[in-house]
Amino acid sequence: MGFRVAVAGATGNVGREMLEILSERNFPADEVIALASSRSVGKEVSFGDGTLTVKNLETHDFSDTDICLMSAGGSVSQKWSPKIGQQGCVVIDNSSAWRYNADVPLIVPEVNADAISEFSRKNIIANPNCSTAQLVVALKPLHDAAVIKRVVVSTYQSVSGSGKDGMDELFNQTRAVFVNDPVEKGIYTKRIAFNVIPHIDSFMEDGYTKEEWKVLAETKKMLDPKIKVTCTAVRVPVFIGHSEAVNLEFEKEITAEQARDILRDAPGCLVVDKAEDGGYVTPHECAGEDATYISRIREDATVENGLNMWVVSDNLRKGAALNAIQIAELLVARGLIKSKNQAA
Ligand code: 2RA
Repeated sequence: MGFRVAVAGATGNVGREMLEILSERNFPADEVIALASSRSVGKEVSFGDGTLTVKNLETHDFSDTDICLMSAGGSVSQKWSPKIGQQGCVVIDNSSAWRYNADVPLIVPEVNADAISEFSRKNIIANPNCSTAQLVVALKPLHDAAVIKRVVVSTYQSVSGSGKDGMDELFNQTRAVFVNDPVEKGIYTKRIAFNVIPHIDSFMEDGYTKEEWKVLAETKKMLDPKIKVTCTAVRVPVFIGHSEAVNLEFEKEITAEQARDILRDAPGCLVVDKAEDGGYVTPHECAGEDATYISRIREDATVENGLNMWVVSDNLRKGAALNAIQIAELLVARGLIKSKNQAA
């Protein structure tokens, strides 16, 4: 018997992607339930060749649900994930609410799959921030080979990271510019059309933003607390796909060719790297794909054992929905979860 899987936040960008990928990957579900706030009850969302009618997250009985893919925001997760976990339903949460909790494993299956065994403490597993997920997929094989000492990363994050509102704002502002209408600002503090904004999430006392801190904290939690990480997170006028310029310093020597060979064989990675026109991946080409693409691999002679690379991935897929479903697949593959239907 298969699993009963709920998608909470089913009407959002990531929730819709979760439904798409559950169907694409034939996840062993007997039933998939679309959940959202009372405002969305009754709406239809696509699933496979059909649709699901959205039900109310707050009134759903999770006692017969096996897995809840949660993408309903941090405050909803803070309130509901413990209650859902206490009903014996494993929550895989895409918000930042539980990522830094010592009792909650933060998982990218290609990076730290073994840490998933800790999930039973709260029945909650955290999905990383989208910009961290693609980064650690690329860092893990290189760290295993030559031990990363320091990471300097600049991110170029698409507006879909801000949800539908971000995408609508880019579209409307771009159209306004072309027809010479006044450009109205909305969720972003500055115009995003034909512009870039070095500000994602809120500012912290040290002048960094929470988005930049998340990359540091999550890389250390999943990969190695000894790695030094510094990040500049930038919003760019791209609809889907986050890009990252990454500078690395290693303990051991590693050439660009060695790094290319290692990444070519690494899980979740796809190397597209030729020093010629078009010999690299751009966000436009990664949208809808599962891979973490790595391009522009080259040595950095300004430091000892230095390397530069360009990392691109679909932030709604590997950055969120796909990783969450791969975590669910890992639970099943390792026999860490049984269907309540079977138990009955
Ligand atoms: C963003 N990483 O891109 C954040 C949340 N998805 O806005």
